Amino acid sequence: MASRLCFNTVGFLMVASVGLLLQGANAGNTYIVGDELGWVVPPNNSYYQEWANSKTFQKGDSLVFNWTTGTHTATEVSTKEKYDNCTKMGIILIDPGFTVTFNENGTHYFLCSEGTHCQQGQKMIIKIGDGIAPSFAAPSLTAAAAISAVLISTIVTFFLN
Ligand SMILES: [Cu+2]
Repeated sequence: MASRLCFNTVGFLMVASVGLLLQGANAGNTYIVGDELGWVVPPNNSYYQEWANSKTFQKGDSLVFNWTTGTHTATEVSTKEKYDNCTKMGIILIDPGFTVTFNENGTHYFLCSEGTHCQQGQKMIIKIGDGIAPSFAAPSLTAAAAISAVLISTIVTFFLN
């Protein structure tokens, strides 16, 4: 009875350790955009949005834009309006195999700026986490921390004098 209890405890600790390891390895997943199809003119207009909607992207995840045929770009535009209008100006990632890693939550608008590829559906909206970029809360917290630091240094200076 005692030895069985001991085994169970060891077994539990092993499972717990593996769980922690898996959690550590889960820091970022890499997704090939469009899977086997890659990043090309899709067979239908909603192809890439359906692909994106089938995933749950988190901070630390990466996207790889791959293509072996044709000329394409992975262009990131800044607004939904530019995305809807297939605006060709934006941050352009030209090389096939380009990897984008997302370090914050937020919403990203990607399209191909080549010819009419965007109009043909080579575009997608990627949501990282809740899709909402960090707000002004973080800077104000930093400011509060800076004020505390100033107060602390003032107190320290006072005592040193
Ligand atoms: Cu294209």
